[in-house]
Amino acid sequence: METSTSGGGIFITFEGSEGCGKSTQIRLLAEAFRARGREPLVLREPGGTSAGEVIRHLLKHAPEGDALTPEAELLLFAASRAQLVREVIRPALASGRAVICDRFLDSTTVYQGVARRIPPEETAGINAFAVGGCLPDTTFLLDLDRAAALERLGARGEEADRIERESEEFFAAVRRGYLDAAAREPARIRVLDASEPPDVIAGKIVAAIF
Ligand code: Z5A
Repeated sequence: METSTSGGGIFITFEGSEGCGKSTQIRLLAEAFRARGREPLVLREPGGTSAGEVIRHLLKHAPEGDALTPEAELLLFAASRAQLVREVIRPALASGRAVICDRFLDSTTVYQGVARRIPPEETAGINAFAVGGCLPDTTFLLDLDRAAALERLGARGEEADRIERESEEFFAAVRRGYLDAAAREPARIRVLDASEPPDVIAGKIVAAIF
């Protein structure tokens, strides 16, 4: 599958609620690319550029982030993405690289649009402006119920960041929002059962990509 809308490479994104296993699957997919003689570019959102990493800190950990309104939060995620697309993703795709990104515009659609209740047309407009036509070829949605995600995150033992401290209602809206997004775009967004063992999920991803 070598079909990026933005150049000669391929653009793959991973989505899902926290703890669903995105980082794990991205690592395994990157290994699969390397086994085939290609070094993929692995990125995460928010972040991936100098400006994006400052925005990431503000959104997740800085005390100044506590007072952010949903609208300001959305624009900060969009700003990080706009920079990442133009500084890193587009040039990489144009040079034929595979780009794998941990979260992209679907996270904004779901977390800020659905869970923070910003009207979908406004979220979609800002998303479109931020990415400037640079859209993923394929998105893997790792679907996991909240209880299983909490168990995994508890085992990791890290302190919760600002968004991770949100309510159970918020995370129920996130899961529902993702499944709705996948139903709207079945050709791009593939839903995978994230409760399966990592190697089983990885096998399905590899089969879809190569
Ligand atoms: N956000 C937003 O609101 N709007 C936006 O536009 C964007 C983001 C782009 C970024 O958090 C936060 O920003 C996120 C959404 C918001 N907040 N929340 N909530 P982040 O980048 O710090 O983290 P994350 O994206 O939420 O993911 P994570 O916590 O790093 O989890 P993960 O990468 O999906 O999972 P993992 O680290 O691969 O796995 C978690 C644990 O489970 C780990 O111990 C694994 O060994 C284990 N694991 C993995 N797979 C399995 C399977 N299959 N079985 C059993 N155990 C497993």
